[in-house]
Amino acid sequence: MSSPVKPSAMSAGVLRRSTPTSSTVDRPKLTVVESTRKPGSTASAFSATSAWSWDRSLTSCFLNVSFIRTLIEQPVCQWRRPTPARRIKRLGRRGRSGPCQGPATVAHANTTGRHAGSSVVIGQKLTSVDRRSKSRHVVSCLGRRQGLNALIPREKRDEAPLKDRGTRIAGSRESDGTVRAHGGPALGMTATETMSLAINLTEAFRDLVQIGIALTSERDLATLLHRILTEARRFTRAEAGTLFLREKDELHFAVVQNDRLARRLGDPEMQRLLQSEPLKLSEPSLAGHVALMGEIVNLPDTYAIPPDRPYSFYPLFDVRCDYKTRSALVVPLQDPAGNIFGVLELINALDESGRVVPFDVEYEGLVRSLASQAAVAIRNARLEDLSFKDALTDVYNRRYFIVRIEEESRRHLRFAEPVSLVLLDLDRFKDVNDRFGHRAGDEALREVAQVLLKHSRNFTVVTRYGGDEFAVLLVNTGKDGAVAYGERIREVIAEHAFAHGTVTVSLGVASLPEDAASGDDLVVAADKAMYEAKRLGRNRVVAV
Ligand SMILES: Nc1nc2c(ncn2[C@@H]2O[C@H](COP(=O)(O)OP(=O)(O)OP(=O)(O)O)[C@@H](O)[C@H]2O)c(=O)[nH]1
Ligand SMILES: [Mg+2]
Repeated sequence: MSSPVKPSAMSAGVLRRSTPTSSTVDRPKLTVVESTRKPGSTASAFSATSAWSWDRSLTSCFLNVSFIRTLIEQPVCQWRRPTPARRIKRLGRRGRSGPCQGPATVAHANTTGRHAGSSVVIGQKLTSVDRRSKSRHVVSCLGRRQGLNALIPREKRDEAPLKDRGTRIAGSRESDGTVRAHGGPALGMTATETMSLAINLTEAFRDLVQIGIALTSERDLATLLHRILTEARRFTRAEAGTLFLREKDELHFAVVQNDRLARRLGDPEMQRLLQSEPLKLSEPSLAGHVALMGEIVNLPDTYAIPPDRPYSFYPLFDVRCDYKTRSALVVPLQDPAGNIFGVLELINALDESGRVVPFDVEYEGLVRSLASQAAVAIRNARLEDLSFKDALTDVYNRRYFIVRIEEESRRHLRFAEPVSLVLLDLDRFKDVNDRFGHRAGDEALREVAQVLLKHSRNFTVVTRYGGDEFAVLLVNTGKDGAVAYGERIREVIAEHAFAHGTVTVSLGVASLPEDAASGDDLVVAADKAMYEAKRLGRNRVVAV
């Protein structure tokens, strides 16, 4: 393939767009119009779930501890309890879920496995019957009576008058007011299949909380971005995905993942293919549309987008890579101030058998929450990047070192895991500056930093301590391990071909608990060892 391939068609959906306006954007969402639940019941917890604004950020989610606790303590919502399952199965055989032009039936099953109610949509009007608990819904294009009969036990049918009790719009509501079920007919989804994909909200929330904690504790921006996409894909069972970051009027492909292509082409080849020019926001694309409008787009089938939508799918990448983009869930990354600084695009949800299915409508809110958490984490990581990174070498700076050594010494006190510090100073670096110039000296410092990163493990903290001195914090590493690390680094640097010639370093090693009782003492001990290495002739490792 000679020409560079734009991944946008696969992941971003590069598109022809017919005059988009914010008012015409499809934004499927769950809406509680009215709630009739009593506080404290299972049902009230679910009502709270619905009533909770998905648009809120992670912070508010975490603050509402009692709400999350309520969710976690609720019994797990069971879809496969016999009675509703059989009825819904029957419904599934007789009708398909998918965009409904005419009347549609929205069925609910509750946590006890009994029929919880159903709603009947007639055109744009929605009424409901005897809805006791929100749990899952399934939408059928059956008519009103057929739908009700399929769901309500024969003996109860007479007792189930249509009443306007609590009204909940299940499925998604189009901008024109009609209700659309997820699971387009183009995918051949029956109502039963839609149901079997239904997610377990309680577990999903628990998962979401864990993901949030994991994301906020990740400090490295690049690792964080990968992790966000990986977690979002795992959470939604998406086969592929892209995380875009916005820079001015462009969307940059920050992370691209595609399991199927990686298996077929191998990761390096796939990454080569997916490396692409940024998407211009002035050109129509699905991700661009979301970045501009700030709305979620959930497409059951990118090849069956109704013509009245403000976007369409142009399968350039699919054709070139022999890949089929079917379902897509595209979510904006929005900072707490409301600025959209990126887009999370998830492609091809997979069911248990590996078949591509639409993204459950429930994921829209959940992934929006995840995106809010991701946004906060990205903002923090970026701030850390700015305030904790050394501008010349791009490794962490002394300020970061001070924060981390404090943390690690506290951790050592609690868990008694060893911590070691290696201080490293370039030998006779003044000569390099004097002979080759300051620029050559800068270049040598950058190269030393890269060598250190390359030969250190992911969780090793490499920092520029100042001038020509680096401090490396070896977490969970005892003295022997630290001396071995120091010796390896010394050798690698001595053998490295620097642009101006050779460089050697002197290293001092000290460890907790043997050499010090606190982080400060550890620095003093390592410094002493390093000066001893200088005194003994340089280009060597000395341990206290
Ligand atoms: N090019 C460059 N040089 C720097 C930078 N920061 C500090 N230096 C130089 O690094 C040298 C530090 O020297 P020292 O470590 O005290 O002495 P040395 O010449 O390396 O000798 P020993 O360390 O005793 O082996 C000084 O000449 C500084 O000017 C920098 O950012 N860029
Ligand atoms: Mg020096």
